[in-house]
Amino acid sequence: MENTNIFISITEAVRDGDSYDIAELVQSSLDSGNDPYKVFNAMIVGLEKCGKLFEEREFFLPDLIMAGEAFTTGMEVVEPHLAQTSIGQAGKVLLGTVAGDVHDIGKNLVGFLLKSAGFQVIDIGTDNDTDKFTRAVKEHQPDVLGMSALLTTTMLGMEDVIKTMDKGGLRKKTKVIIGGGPVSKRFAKEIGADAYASDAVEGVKKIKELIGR
Ligand code: B1M
Repeated sequence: MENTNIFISITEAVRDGDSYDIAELVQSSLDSGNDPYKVFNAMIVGLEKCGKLFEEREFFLPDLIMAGEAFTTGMEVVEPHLAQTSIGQAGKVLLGTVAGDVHDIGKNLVGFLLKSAGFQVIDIGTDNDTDKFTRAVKEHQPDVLGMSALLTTTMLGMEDVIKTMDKGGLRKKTKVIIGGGPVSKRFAKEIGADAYASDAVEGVKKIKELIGR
């Protein structure tokens, strides 16, 4: 299939939650020599389109779920083709999505790029309350804790995690970065986070800055 057409098909397959065709489309695009990062980007555009249609009330919750699943299926095919370097050399990062929030695609991307850049990544998944975050920080003693939130309601939980870490003396070793659709640089400053990143690439850059590498 011609390059542009296959990217459009990949975008549409994610948007429409087509978990059956997405793997084949992604594989065939890679087989025909397309840049894996462009393939990956076509999938992101599909998610964005799904979100827009949800906002416009043309799509509903099951559509979001199916788009998320199709994206994950496509990622399984493209991920091994994206660059990998030696794991764990650059530092240790603990990642998690905040309480009440099950969105994990953005967090997973940050984790993926960090691993590619040589970080050891401990991912504690979604729906983590303050207790889960602080217990994990105590256990793993990461250089950086990265919290992700996709909902305006759940992002508020980040402040409690930071305050509790402050009280427990956990921020001497561990810096905190936050990210996700509704959060901002200003919000990060208000709640006392060390850094904010608007996307996964910036996340890796800021984490490197935080640990002085
Ligand atoms: Co939800 N959802 N969703 N959803 N969903 C959004 C976020 C929404 C914007 C859709 C919309 O209305 N347009 C909206 C939030 C509105 C708001 O609060 N402002 C929304 C809603 C309302 C909901 C529900 C409440 C729907 C309902 O039940 N009525 C519900 C909540 C469930 C819950 O969490 N308790 C819900 C559920 C879901 C699904 C489960 C169906 C599914 C998630 C599947 C999954 O993640 N495994 C889903 C999806 C897929 C979306 C959209 C369509 C896509 C999100 C996504 O993965 N984007 C989304 C609409 C949209 O964003 N356009 C939407 C791609 C991803 C790469 O981007 O996560 O932003 P993102 O991550 C970026 C940056 O933000 C940043 O880097 C990433 C890559 O560059 N980043 C970080 C993220 N975390 C970072 C951390 C860092 C640094 C950077 O450092 C640590």
